[in-house]
Amino acid sequence: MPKVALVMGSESDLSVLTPAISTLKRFGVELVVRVLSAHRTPAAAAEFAKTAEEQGIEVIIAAAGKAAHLPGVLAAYTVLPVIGVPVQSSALDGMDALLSIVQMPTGIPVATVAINGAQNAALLATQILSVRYSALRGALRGHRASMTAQVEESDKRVAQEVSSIE
Ligand code: RP5
Repeated sequence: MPKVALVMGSESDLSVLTPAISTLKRFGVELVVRVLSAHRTPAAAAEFAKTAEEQGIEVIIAAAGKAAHLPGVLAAYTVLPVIGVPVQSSALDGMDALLSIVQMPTGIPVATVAINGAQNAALLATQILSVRYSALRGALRGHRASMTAQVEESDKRVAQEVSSIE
């Protein structure tokens, strides 16, 4: 079974990550969810990343706000792919977290999604896993098809609403 770790810097990040959790569960991905802080529990964060492969984890999603060094620190201790989610939890509206995550120095990449873009992090993790687990490719195509159907319905609904406007 494919396995993803979802790591957040603080329990206060959890609400932002709920869409990622439900998306991964919907795709049948096994989840390890941890609260680990790069500055409050640095040893535990390092230990987690060092042993992630042994734990059977294949992709790590790491979410953090403010200075947001958690994804980069985890990435430094593992060669597993790390996807960073900048969390909007500061007076700077998440721009601080976005820049901290996206501007990783050369050599230790962190794939970065939008501020609070947890669902895209889950989808990207699933796409990475789908290279190995071909059933996920079908599930991802199904997900895209349902988005297409939703937009087509919206298109018809809006056309109807517009035609009734005088
Ligand atoms: C970061 O600081 C966390 O990821 C969180 O987004 C932010 C605030 O954390 P708390 O003070 O709410 O624990 O480390």
